[in-house]
Amino acid sequence: MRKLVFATNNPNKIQEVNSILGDRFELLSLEDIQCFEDIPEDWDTLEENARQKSDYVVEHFGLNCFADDSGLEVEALNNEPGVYSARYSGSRDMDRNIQLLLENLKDHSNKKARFRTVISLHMDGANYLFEGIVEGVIIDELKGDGGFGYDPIFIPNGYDKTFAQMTPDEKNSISHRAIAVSKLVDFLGQ
Ligand code: ITT
Repeated sequence: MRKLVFATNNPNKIQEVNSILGDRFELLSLEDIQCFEDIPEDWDTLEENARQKSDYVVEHFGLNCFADDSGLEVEALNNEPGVYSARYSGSRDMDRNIQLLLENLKDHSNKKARFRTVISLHMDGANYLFEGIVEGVIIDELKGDGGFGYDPIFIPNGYDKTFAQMTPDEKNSISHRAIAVSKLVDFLGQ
């Protein structure tokens, strides 16, 4: 079976993709290939960071690879925090990141936001990008305790609850990551 690296150590992400692709590719995590270094993410777009990660694995390990990068883009804040979502307040503390976002947004009437995932695939010498987007709005109080990151303040369009109030299956069936992954899977299945 062909080997394909998913440049993450997040077991949930690996499992999600493996359940779809497992019969066609031997999916390997960074741990599986003994890559324990911090792969640089030096750029200021999701596309460039995802590509940097997939290129890094191809260059250093000689295996085909894909990598993802995601962020929350708030329209009234010029699409911030975007690529800086994990460290918006200068730390990885999500309570602080959410509070800063709500503070910055409080005088804006436009609450539109979207989650965006970009997957970069580097396969057999060629690069491909796949994008997944979920549009929605930011609410000014936290609701729900599922999910992670900005989920408690994000309501996807067409729903009356936040990502954090959904079951994992419910969120995974509509999420930005799921949309990008399904595009990747369609491509690999060809
Ligand atoms: P890895 O790069 O190690 O996989 P990460 O935390 O950087 O983990 P992502 O690149 O997927 O994860 O996302 C960056 C940040 O964007 C993440 O830390 C969250 O704050 C936010 N984010 C991404 N997807 C999210 C989601 O589905 N729900 C809530 N917040 C999300």
